[in-house]
Amino acid sequence: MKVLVLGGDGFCGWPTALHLSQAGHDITIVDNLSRRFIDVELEVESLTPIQPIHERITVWKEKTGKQIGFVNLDIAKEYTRLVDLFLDVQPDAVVHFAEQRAAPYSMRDSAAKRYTVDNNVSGTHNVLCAIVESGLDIAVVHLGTMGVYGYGWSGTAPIPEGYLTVSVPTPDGDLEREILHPANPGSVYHMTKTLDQLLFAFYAKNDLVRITDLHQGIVWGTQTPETALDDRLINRFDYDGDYGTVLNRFIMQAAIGHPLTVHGTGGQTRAFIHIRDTVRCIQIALENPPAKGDQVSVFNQVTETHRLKDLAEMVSKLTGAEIAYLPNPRKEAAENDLNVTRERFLALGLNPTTLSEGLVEETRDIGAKYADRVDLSKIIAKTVWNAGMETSPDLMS
Ligand code: NAD
Ligand code: USQ
Repeated sequence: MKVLVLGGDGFCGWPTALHLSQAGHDITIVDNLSRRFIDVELEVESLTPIQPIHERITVWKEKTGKQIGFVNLDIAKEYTRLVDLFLDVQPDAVVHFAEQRAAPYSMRDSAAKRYTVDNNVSGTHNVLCAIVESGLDIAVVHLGTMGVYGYGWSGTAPIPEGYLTVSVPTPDGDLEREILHPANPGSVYHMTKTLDQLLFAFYAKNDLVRITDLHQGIVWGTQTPETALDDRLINRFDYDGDYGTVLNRFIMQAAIGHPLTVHGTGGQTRAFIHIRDTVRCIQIALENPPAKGDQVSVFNQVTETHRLKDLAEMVSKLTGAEIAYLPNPRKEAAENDLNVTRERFLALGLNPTTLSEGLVEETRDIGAKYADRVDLSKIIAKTVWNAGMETSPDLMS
């Protein structure tokens, strides 16, 4: 298959591009490198020393003989170039990772909120509109998020894969209807993913675009078999208070002797997936697209759920790290249940990689290897959801 990987220089996009290339697909990465510029803005770098995109692609060719293309293009702003690219490459599918993906970054200030909405919503709409304008039958696989469902809305009832069957009372009796699960975003970033869902529903209905939306949990780990082939192919590892995600942060904190930064009581339950399964799920979704005229195909891309407190205790037990319970900088439920339906990938053959001591240790080794690259002042999350919320001081200054 000919595939454009939008956002293919990022944390999920780079290992996916390599995995799909290794599997024999013809890959072109499209990325405006905005994530690298945000690192400059935040004065922080990936824990792992990632190489420039052209170096990455050259090393991949050297190691495997496989060619990956690269186009520097802003999908939110360069609409005409995007249409021309579709007409030129004639891809069978696009995998769409190209959004501003950090909830804390999206809550920093008005500029970051507006950038996140403009970038994510315009980018997604441009992709859909350009597919229709090109007249080509390009399937879309989009990386959405578990956060569109919110936490605790339906108590212990399982979260379905996208759609909920409801009963609508009418004078003539109850009508049964299938609706998109109600959206309940917890940040401006998560809100953009709920807006994406409406764009997808419209273009699938009106223009018969074939769309798969993957509601992914928090990705952890860093390497895949392909990124581990050479140090110069290494994947990005975000550890800072805005972009670092919780489990990778805990493991990296343990590796450098920093207390584990639990927000609030740690009673929050979240869904997780290892980066190795992210790339496998995307391949499965690409190779099993919906038919023309089908509703948006939604998968919950999640392999397990954990309470944050339990994760911190597990990492602490393995490594001896202390746990610090900090004031929560976010506006979120202190405790929640999370019961996620995740049958569709299992039915298509996914063999889940779940949390194990071995995998935690592999990630900890990366933390230890690059410990001298850590800026301790970037670890504590300083972005608050509302003016007046408390933040914590640096713990190791
Ligand atoms: P990332 O920030 O590392 O990668 C996103 C890439 O998209 C970056 O390389 C960036 O430069 C590019 N990009 C952003 N806006 C663009 C634009 N307008 N034009 C072209 N390129 C653009 O993020 P990630 O962690 O790889 O996440 C990828 C996708 O997966 C996101 O949509 C995110 O919402 C989703 N997701 C991520 C996680 C996670 O834990 N990382 C979990 C669930 C869902
Ligand atoms: N948290 C801590 N300590 C930390 C960091 C985070 O306790 O040091 C807590 C947060 O308060 C939150 C939870 O951990 O309760 C998850 O935070 P996170 O930053 O790991 O994840 P989140 O903000 O939800 O976002 C990440 C990705 C995003 C993706 C989402 C999937 O950045 O792109 O969409 O995970 S999900 O959470 O399933 O919606």
